[in-house]
Amino acid sequence: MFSPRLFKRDIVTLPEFILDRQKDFPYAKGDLTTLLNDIGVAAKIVSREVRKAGLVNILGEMGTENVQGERQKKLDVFADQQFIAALRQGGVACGVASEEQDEFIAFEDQLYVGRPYVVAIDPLDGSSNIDVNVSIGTIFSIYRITDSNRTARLEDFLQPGRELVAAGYVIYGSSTMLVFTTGRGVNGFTLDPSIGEFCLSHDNIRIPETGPYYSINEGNLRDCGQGIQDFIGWCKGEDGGTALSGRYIGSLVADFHRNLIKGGIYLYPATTKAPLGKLRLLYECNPLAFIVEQAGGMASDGHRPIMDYQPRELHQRVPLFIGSPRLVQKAMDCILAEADPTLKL
Ligand code: AHM
Ligand code: MG
Repeated sequence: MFSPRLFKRDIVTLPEFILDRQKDFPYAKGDLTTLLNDIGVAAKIVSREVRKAGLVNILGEMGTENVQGERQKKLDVFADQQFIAALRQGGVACGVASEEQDEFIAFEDQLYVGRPYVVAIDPLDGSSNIDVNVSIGTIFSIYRITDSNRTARLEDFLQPGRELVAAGYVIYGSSTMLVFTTGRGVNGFTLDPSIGEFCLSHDNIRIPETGPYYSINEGNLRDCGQGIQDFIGWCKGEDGGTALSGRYIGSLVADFHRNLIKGGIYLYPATTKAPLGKLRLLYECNPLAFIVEQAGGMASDGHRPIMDYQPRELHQRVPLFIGSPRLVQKAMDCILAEADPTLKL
């Protein structure tokens, strides 16, 4: 719970909260505080552009593709530039890996010595929703580097999720929210546009043990394994149980956020066309896995925790099952039963 020892008024802004929490880390020098604030400022700038996206000529495609062959939207590129600039200028991160950049960027042109962190980021998640006024988001991971007397190297980004120092996301929804963890619970801040500050609105978020929602692109279902098909059948109450409600926005951040608050499961499994699923380990799955675990939930590839993966490459994909622990466990049980039918429930 947020300690009100310093604050006498009702609202607690993001910088105030982070500064207060810094005291929980005895040797903290304030670098992480600075970094999270830098991300918060960039998020406000992106939020401002997202809010006026229909009014100015910023919607639509750039005519370029990112490393994964996906068409880049103008807002994708704008968000990418804003976050990279904020991290470069902030003086705390020595490098960034972005979904929109083929290679990681090492801030060699700056005074980089003593910058202890690298950031992996999906600057604007949910690209297919950008032009149609549906919620989109930003997802970020923060890792400490082993030796801050140098700039970023590939190995700094290829750390398992268990090594994360902090992770979070921003959702540009009916309001703009920033949700993050530094490994001591999960807190959410809503942007109050009248004062231009993220204010603490969701203190110590806990995900319900189970929940009413399942989120999957069901168009892919016949390309999924039998275990996944059985699990979705179970979600629909085909075994005589209570049916869950299907909810799929197609923006991971928005689907995840709803399930975090209300309870549910999001899954993007392996399919015959995408044997490793679609989502990226470093800047989509790992940060949300850290958050969900901190909130009492689970994140798995169907067999083992996402956070245990040793990443091999920047844009590595991994199947994702994330959300309320009982629902994720049920999905894993169905996958196990596919491999060993004697376990079929
Ligand atoms: P993006 O980062 O290019 O937007 O891709 C990730 C998105 C997720 O936000 C979303 O859950 C998923 O892709 C939707 O994929 P699909 O259209 O295959 O269901
Ligand atoms: Mg994404």
